[in-house]
Amino acid sequence: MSFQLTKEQKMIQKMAREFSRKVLADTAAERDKTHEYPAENLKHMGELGLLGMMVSEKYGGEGMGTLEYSLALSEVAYSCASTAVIMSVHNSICNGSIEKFGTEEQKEEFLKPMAEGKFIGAFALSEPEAGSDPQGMTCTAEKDGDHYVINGTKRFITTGKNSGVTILIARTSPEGTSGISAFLITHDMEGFEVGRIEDKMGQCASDTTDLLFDNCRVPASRMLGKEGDGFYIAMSGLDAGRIGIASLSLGIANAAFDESVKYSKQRKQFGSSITDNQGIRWMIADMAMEIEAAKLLILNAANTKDRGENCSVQASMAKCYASDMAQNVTGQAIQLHGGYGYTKEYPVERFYRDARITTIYEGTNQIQRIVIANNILKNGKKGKKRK
Ligand code: COS
Repeated sequence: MSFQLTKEQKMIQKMAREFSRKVLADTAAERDKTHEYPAENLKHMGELGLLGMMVSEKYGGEGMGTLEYSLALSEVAYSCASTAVIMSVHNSICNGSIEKFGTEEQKEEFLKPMAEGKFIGAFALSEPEAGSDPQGMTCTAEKDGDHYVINGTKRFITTGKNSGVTILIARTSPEGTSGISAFLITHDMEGFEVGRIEDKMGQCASDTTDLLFDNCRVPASRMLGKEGDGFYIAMSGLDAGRIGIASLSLGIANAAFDESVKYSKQRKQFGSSITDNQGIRWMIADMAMEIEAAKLLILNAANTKDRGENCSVQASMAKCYASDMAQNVTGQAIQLHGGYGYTKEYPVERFYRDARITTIYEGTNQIQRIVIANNILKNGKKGKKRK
């Protein structure tokens, strides 16, 4: 086993790092204030190949693995978590699901332009009364000739307003998981509109919206996979998505850590640098240890996925640990900055707010623990073989 990145992986990391520090960093605080969607930056990311990283070259992507993608995503999150979450949902769940389950026509129509960054994908699973329990969804898709008629509301949809295509998960029949199907929805469809836009604590430049469906007629050709595949598509998409959120969490924590080291070296109290205090040194050591542990869990999850194995346990472990870690590390970063850390003069308060959602979205950390325990108890740590 090697912990050494290949030359190519280092190049990808460097490219994403340069883009992130040169293009995203200076404007992230302003975007946090104005909530402005980073449309221009996403265009630039499309040109760099960051929006089709794992899509095969046949469909205009880079044909890379989850590991390379994770490295790049962490670098983007280092400077702007809002941009990173858009990148994560787009690449991990949307591109991944369309490539795996889409027809050739759907790949031509959606995957190719998505891989080139011409438009961004969204994923609509949660509802006002169905978050942790997606089987409790009430959004329905009723067959009517060669169309499905969609009714219901989706909630907390990342890029709900600014997406070019949304993977909608809806109920086609009352039977448990086999009654759930997936559809590709575009904003031009009659009976589909964007509802309220959330005013959030962090990741403010990424829009999080309700999606409203009122007798929205969707051609049957827009079904992703077969009728009844929707729960499987959503769950396998979330496995990939959780590696993305873990990588994003790592990026925020790395930024908070670097700011903390820089600040604590400069800050003088009692006549010398605060790093002369053992209490500060221990905080820095603990932050560094937690970051390193999260990184290794993420690399392991990405590697498991890239080997084509069931990665549910590893993805949930990485997401759960890395997001808890990011919440803790960003909190410690504020503590290290003292009163200054609580002001907007320093970026750590933004990192703290941006990190807070990572333990909640794409499955709360309580759900991640359920996924880990259920899989281990049913199938052992490796999990059962999946299609
Ligand atoms: N990949 C593929 N299939 C999966 C899967 C995965 N990761 N996880 C479960 N499945 C399949 C199972 O194999 C099972 O299929 P069979 O019935 O054919 O065996 C089916 O889905 C049901 O699985 P399970 O019984 O584990 O489902 P539960 O309803 O008990 O729910 C949890 C499992 C709670 C883990 C799931 O509902 C979940 O992840 N909830 C959180 C959802 C979430 O992340 N919401 C946030 C919104 S998205 S931003």
